[in-house]
Formats: sequence, structure tokens, C-alpha cells
Amino acid sequence: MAIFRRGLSKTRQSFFGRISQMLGNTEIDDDTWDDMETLLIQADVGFDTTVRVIDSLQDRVRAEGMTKSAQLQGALQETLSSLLAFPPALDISGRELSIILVVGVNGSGKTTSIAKLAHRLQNLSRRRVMIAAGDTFRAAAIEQLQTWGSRIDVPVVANRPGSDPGAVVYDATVAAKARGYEILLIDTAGRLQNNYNLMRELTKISEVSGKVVPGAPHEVLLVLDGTTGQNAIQQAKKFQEASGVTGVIVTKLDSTAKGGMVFSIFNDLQLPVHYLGLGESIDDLVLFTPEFFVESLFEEEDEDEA
Ligand SMILES: Nc1nc2c(ncn2[C@@H]2O[C@H](COP(=O)(O)OP(=O)(O)O)[C@@H](O)[C@H]2O)c(=O)[nH]1
Ligand SMILES: [Mg+2]
Repeated sequence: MAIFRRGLSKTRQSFFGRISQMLGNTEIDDDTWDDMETLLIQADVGFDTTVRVIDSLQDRVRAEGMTKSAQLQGALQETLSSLLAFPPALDISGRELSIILVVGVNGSGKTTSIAKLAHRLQNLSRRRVMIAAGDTFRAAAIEQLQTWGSRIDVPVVANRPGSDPGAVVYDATVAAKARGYEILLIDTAGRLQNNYNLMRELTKISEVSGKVVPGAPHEVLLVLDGTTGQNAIQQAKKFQEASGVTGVIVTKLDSTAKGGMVFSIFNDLQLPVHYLGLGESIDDLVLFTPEFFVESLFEEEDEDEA
């Protein structure tokens, strides 16, 4: 909970934490709803989701005969919570080897998130984890993953820069299976200049892993850069078309006030958020917990804490 509060402090301080001050305690009128709408849009909750939240709050105000704006804060908190389904556990149990494909645009935080996730799964879930360096586009991308791998003691299967990512994924899948690894995380390149190429590459990687392990990939995690707010939602739609995304990791929420975009992922994309990136170090990937998330957005008195 403390890590949520700290990680979400920018979004809280800019928006949600100021709601009571903004609403004041007057009669609920059109201005109240305008202010609320402005707040939600500015926090990157997104237009459709904002409309849905306001409609639902207005219904409630009518049904319960609320008259004072101060009553709205609790109601808003509950309405926002109701948008967040509890995400299912990652589909990584009940088989010898589970394969998780990680996709997203360049710079969104894929490689860092893979290292953090590998570390989590190895240390908290006690699973044997391997990583495939499927982003073969840049030498630096491969080296970055190898550096993380040796730091967290997770093997990384890689090939030369510029080599076929399908071949790397094939080698890694065969190696993981032969050596009794339970989870293989696959890093990918995120070039989005051409949706068709991206789709082809991701489809191919999926097919290659599925040839060695029937049903793979078992999860396709989309990494979204939280600092890009609603733009990330538009990007996500392309990846949904291209690669059968099953869930989302939102990164960099520690450095943005656009944390409202998380509601949009559940509501507009109908995808579960599994993890949040709340910093650059290896332990800064937290399991998404709806109630902690919403409470952290509204909790006000944290600035004095150590
Ligand atoms: N503050 C912060 N920075 C992050 C987070 N996740 C990733 N980054 C940084 O974002 C940059 C790009 O990350 P990288 O994993 O290389 O992205 P990729 O191109 O998608 O593989 C790096 O400088 C990371 O340290 C996060 O949760 N918080
Ligand atoms: Mg990368």
C-alpha cells in the first residue's frame, strides 16, 4: 500500500487528492458536474470513461437524493472502483512450460518490465524463469537484457543483432523445455512505423512458440507507458488487433499525473491490468490491486511520510 501511495503521488496531488477541495460543499449543480468532468479528463481517464462515470454518479445522486457536493467524493471513489475488475492471475500454472510474450512500442518499458517480472516470478513465486531476447533489432536491446539477466540471475537466450527474432524464440523455447524452465518471457521489438510489419512479426513469434509448446503464448502482455496517457490507449488498440493481447502492464506511473488512464484500460479496452511499474529499480513492479490503486489516488496526507 505504501509503495502504491508513493508511486501514484503525482496523479493524486494533481487531481484526485484535490477533489474535495475542488468540489467544496455547495449544492450539487451544473458547475459541480463540469468541475468533475474537467478533473477526470485532465487525469487522463478518457472521454468515454468520464461520461460513463458522470452518468453513473448522476443516477446515484438522483436515486439517493444527494444534494451536497461533499457527498460526491465517496461516491466517485466507489464508481471508479466499480470500473476495475479484479485481474485474473497470470495463466502460468498447470503446465510444464508457460510462455509470456511481451509487446509494446519502443521505450514503453518492455525490457525493464521483463526483468522486474522475471525477478518477481523467480523470487516471490519460486518459478524457474528464462528470458528470450526477441528484440534483435538493436544490439543495445540485447545487451540491456543480458545485463539485467546476470544481475537477477535469470538466463537470457540471445542471438546476433539483426538476426531473425523467430529463430531466437524457437531456440529459447526448445532450451527452456529441455532444461526444465517453467516460465519463458519473450522480449520483442516495438517498431510501430508499420502496423502490418509489426503484426507479421508478432504473429510469427507466436506461431514459433506455439509449435514447440501447444497453446503458447499463454499470455500476451502489452506494456503501456503511463506518461503517454490517452495516447497509450490508441496504441493499445493497434496491438489488440495485431497480437491477441491478454493483459497490460502500465509503466512509469511514478513520473506522471496521467494515472487516470488505468480506468480507461479496463473500461475502453476491456483488458485487465496485471502490474504497475512505479519506478526504475528491480522491485518497482507491483501487482495491480484495484482497492489499493483507488485508495492511493484519494489518500491525501502522505507528503510528510518518510
Ligand atoms: N520511472 C520509471 N521509469 C521506467 C519504468 N519502467 C521503465 N522505465 C524506464 O523507461 C526507459 C525505457 O525502458 P525499456 O525497458 O528500455 O523500454 P523498451 O524499449 O520498451 O524495452 C528506461 O529508462 C527505463 O528505466 C517505471 O515504472 N518508472
Ligand atoms: Mg527493450
